[in-house]
Parts: sequence; structure tokens; C-alpha cells
Amino acid sequence: MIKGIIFDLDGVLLSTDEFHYQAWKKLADRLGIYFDKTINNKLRGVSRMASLEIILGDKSKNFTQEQKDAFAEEKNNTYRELLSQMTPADVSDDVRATLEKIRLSGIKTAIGSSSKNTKYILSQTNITDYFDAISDGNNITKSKPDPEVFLKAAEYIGLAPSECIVVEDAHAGIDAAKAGGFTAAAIGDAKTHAQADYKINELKDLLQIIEQ
Ligand code: B16
Ligand code: MG
Repeated sequence: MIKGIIFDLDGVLLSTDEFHYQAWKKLADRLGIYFDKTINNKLRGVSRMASLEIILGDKSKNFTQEQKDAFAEEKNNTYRELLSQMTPADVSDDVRATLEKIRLSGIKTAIGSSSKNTKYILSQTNITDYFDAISDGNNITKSKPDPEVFLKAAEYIGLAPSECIVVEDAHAGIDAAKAGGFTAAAIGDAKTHAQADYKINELKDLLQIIEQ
């Protein structure tokens, strides 16, 4: 029986995945490195530095760690500039109504996101109070596809992985959920992942799954 839901953030609750794309695209264009939405899909759920390595590809060896740190910071500054324009109006009716219903159902909720900007995003969009716990890029040492971020989230809400469903838009996130022993619901790009237990088109489809 499902007693808890662990939500990925970027691409599941909010369209911040588009901001990640725009911020990486600006950096890649400046560096003269090819980058498109197909490459961007490989960055879903992956940490900032690992994302940079994917973008640099075999050009990675041309740069020092100091330069890479500066690139990652540059991207994050662009990303945070985009985040600073977010408001509660960026939360879709589907997401807000679903979170409201889940809140009333007594099911525990947590965020399981690789992003170090999670708390800022939740605060900008005023959805922090929908969650009992936040597990994010600041409390983990290994990012998805390692299950650490979801295992911590389950621990914070006092549930076993087998009692929780993870909602993810990233292939790396579905890998992480299954590696941790969770039920996995895929949305968006992750729907093509063969190991997803459920495939949903809208967040509200979750309500039927948890009622089962
Ligand atoms: P930051 P999620 C992930 O968030 C993003 O999907 C991924 O593209 C990003 O690189 C990662 O967070 C780190 O984000 O640079 O803000 O720390 O999908 O796990 O919510
Ligand atoms: Mg995501």
C-alpha cells in the first residue's frame, strides 16, 4: 500500500527543466559547443557538474577543474536569474489541485530532487507547505541514478521505500527509484523507460494509482 509520494521537482512539478535548458544553451553557445534538446534530456536528474561533463563531451579534457567550476557557476547564475522571475502562477492547475488533494488524503509527501536550488524554487512558487520533507542536492553525495536522494526522502517521512511511489520525468530518476526499491511513476520524457511501473500524462493521474 502506498503511504508516501516522493516528487521529483524539475519537469514534474514545475517547468524549470526549460530554464535548465536555456541556461546550459547560453553557456554552450558562448563556448561554441553544440547543444540541443536531445542532449538536454540526458541532463534530467543529473547533477550540475555531471551535466557539464556531458555537454563538454570529449572537449572536457581541454579545460581545467577551475574553468569547469566557473562554467557551472555561470550556468547557475543564468538559471537563478530565470528562477527569480518565477511566481505562484507558474504552478499549473493540475499540479496545484493534485497537491491539494494529496495533502487532504493524509498521504505523506516529500521532494526528491538533485537540485541545490530546490528550496528557492519552492519558495518562489509558494508550494513549500505541500511537502512534509525535502531531500535535495544539498543533502546527498551521489546524484541520480543513485537512489540516495529518494532513500533520504523516505527516511525523512518515516517510510520504507516499498511504501512510497516516486514520480519522475528523468530516465536517471526511474533508474534511481527502482534501484532503491520504490514504485516508479513516469511522466514526460521518462515515459519511454521500460522499468517504470506506471506511466502518467498528468499529475492528477497519480490519484487513481494511490487509491488502488
Ligand atoms: P542544480 P531534478 C535536477 O533536478 C535537474 O533535472 C538537472 O537537470 C539538474 O542538473 C540538477 O537538478 C541539479 O540542479 O544545478 O539546480 O543544483 O530533476 O532532480 O529535480
Ligand atoms: Mg526532473
